[in-house]
Amino acid sequence: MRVIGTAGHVDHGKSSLVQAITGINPDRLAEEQRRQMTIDLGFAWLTLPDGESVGIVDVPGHRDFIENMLAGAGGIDAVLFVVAADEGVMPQTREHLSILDLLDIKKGIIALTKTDIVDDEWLELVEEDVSKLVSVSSLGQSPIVRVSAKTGEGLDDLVTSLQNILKEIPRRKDRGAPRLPIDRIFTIAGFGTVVTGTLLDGTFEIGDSVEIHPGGSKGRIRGLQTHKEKLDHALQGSRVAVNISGIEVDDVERGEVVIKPGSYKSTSMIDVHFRLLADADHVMRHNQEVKLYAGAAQRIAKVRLLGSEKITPGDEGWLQLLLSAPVILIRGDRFILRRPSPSSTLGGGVVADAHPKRRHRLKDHAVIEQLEAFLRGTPATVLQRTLERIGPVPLSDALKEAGISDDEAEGAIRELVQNGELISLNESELSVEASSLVMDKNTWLTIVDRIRKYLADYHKANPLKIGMPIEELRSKMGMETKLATFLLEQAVKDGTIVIVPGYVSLKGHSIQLDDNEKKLVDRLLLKFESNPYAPPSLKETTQEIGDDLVRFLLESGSLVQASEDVIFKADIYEGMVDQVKEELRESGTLTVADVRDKFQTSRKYALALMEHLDAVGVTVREGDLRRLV
Ligand SMILES: Nc1nc2c(ncn2[C@@H]2O[C@H](COP(=O)(O)OP(=O)(O)O)[C@@H](O)[C@H]2O)c(=O)[nH]1
Ligand SMILES: [Mg+2]
Repeated sequence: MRVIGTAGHVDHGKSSLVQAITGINPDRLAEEQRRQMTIDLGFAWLTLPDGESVGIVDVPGHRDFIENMLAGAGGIDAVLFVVAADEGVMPQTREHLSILDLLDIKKGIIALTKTDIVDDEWLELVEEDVSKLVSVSSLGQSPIVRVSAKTGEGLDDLVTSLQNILKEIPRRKDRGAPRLPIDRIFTIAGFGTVVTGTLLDGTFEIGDSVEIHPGGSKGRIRGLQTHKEKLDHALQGSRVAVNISGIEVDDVERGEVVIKPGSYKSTSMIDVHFRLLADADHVMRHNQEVKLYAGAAQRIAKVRLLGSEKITPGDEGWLQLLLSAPVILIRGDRFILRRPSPSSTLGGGVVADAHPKRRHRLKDHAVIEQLEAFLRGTPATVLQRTLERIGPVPLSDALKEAGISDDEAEGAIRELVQNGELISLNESELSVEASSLVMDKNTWLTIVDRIRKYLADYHKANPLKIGMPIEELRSKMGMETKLATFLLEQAVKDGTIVIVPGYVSLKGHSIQLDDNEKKLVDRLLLKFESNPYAPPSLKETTQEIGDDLVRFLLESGSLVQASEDVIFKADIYEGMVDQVKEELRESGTLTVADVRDKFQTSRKYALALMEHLDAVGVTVREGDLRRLV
């Protein structure tokens, strides 16, 4: 599916030519018919001899309506560039040609119209003139066809040339997620709101939930048409009319974009590569206010120059544009900048980064290099750099943010995984559909460094603790719990940390007691050994060696806490458990008194032991008796 647009000076016969080859009058407004002039975009279509159907966007040539022309030129594959043979090259002939050049529209037909009212000699002169002008533009290779909409001369030739040209145009990139910049909005009685535009990516189907951004209206697709024909699903690259239920005409503006919920993110700040036209009457300076035209949208924008003091006519450079309101744009989208007043086309270029950080005026080569990599880099580089900036995210978000199409995604992911640049946090097999959380290697190294530092600091400040409580580390990492958990698992996998339930420590970390602490501990443990079944209580122990050492002995497993105040030395406790189990196996049941007598201790210790065994699931209590579980 292809869309072509007209271009050229007012009154040169664009609309007449469209009508002559399609039978459809693109000037549909009453005012247009009264004034005999195109004011807003007109739409028509044509079936080529080979059967392919082509949409045509007819634009106004009058300078007062250039904003409408820009709204239409945004989505076209090729141009029907019209110059009237009687007038020849005129101001908007040049201006439209510059705009096509900036929008990188490389294919088209130059139609020399109104040949019926000039003589051959004049026609030769005009053709030479036009040919010279066009030769230095992006349309340099385009054929010139002489036509008359009035007599029909040359029209067959024109259509054949059009067919040939369209065959040469490479397939549009398809990002998979549909987006349709709206260029017309109207209602049909009984059906409600209809919006039209060129479907730049993906497909829409009847029944799809859609959103219109940046406004955010939500609705559902009720009907789809291309060239007045009803469809179940619309094709990428075609002119589409979408009947949307749940949305009022007043909720929608030209330039907004129909998307599926969550598939694109709007932006108010973009980094772009820009070329100032050689015949611009103006030097581009920092903080200048301009008007941006992209897709079918227009915005006031403030220019920040990146890496240069100014851009002079004919020169190129990097800009950050701060927009008056959000738009949906992605890397690779083309745009035009105009001076608001007096209004004139300044230049245009391509979006390098649709979601950049705020840049300050600088001569920072790193930034420029990054932007160049963004603009000219392979999808893999772009994905990697995007991840470097936004850090662990679902893969689909990263692809969206990077503006990588579905066609490109798989190769880019494979390349990065193979080079060890892309790390998956939750899945072994990365795929675009799955909700894989990913990050790039550099982000990972930074995160791991931070984890390492947090733990090292913690170990230093808490020499007797086996590790940092995992919650404390998670909150220090300042991330969502799920993400922090994945990252910690990754750190365990790569051997940086060790997790024992509830605590995290650096791998290889062990507690080193100093001489004094060792002495205290040794003396304490002797007491536990000399009174194995009636050892000092928790309270007494704490008084003797202090909180930290007690916790250390409990956490490291030297002591076992049986009840609030009863603790045993671990090896003794295990011996007691074995004996109780053996006894139970023989006699079936035991009372607390039996246990007390067995170990010749007091009821307090026997009770603590048995309740602890209940709690950990070794024994079960039935009245005064205990059995093995
Ligand atoms: N003689 C002659 N007049 C034409 C031809 N094409 C257009 N016109 C006339 O030129 C005027 C402007 O045409 P229009 O299609 O509205 O020009 P646009 O502004 O470029 O769309 C109209 O009066 C047309 O009838 C042509 O091939 N021959
Ligand atoms: Mg017209």
